[in-house]
Amino acid sequence: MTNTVYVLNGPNLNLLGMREPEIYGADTLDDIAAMLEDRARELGLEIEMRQSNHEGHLVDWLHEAQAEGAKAVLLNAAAYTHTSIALLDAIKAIRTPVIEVHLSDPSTREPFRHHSYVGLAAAKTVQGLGARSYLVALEAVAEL
Ligand code: CA2
Repeated sequence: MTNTVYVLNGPNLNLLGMREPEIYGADTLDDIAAMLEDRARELGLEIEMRQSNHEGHLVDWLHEAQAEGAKAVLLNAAAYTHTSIALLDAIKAIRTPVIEVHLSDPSTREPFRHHSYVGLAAAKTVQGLGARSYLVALEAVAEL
């Protein structure tokens, strides 16, 4: 196993920091990547940060994380969280632990965000802390 943590981000998260800061905060995905890299260095971990608007890319990257011997995956599947049986199956198909991450707290938002397919197979969920959700999830990986 390597010390690499894949951080996979789903649809529209490339727009982070540009719209809806009252929900998702002012940090961009690059800001979050920089924060994670700083903390990862202290924890002796490496970050592989990716974003895609395409469900299949996220499935392929989950498989890749396992094939490359990643220590864990932090997954913010964005809207696919609430729709994707393909992502649920991919998480179940790999042995690499997956931690579900959300900036907002979907359980306090619209009812269609209350169900998470990702959460059915994730080792843990960290949500509602803004960009800090990613940092708390990374700290949980260091304890795996
Ligand atoms: O809170 C989260 O991290 C979410 O995964 C974000 C998703 C949402 O569908 C989930 O329910 C909760 C949406 C990401 C959209 O990102 C945007 C960023 C900037 C402007 C608009 C959307």
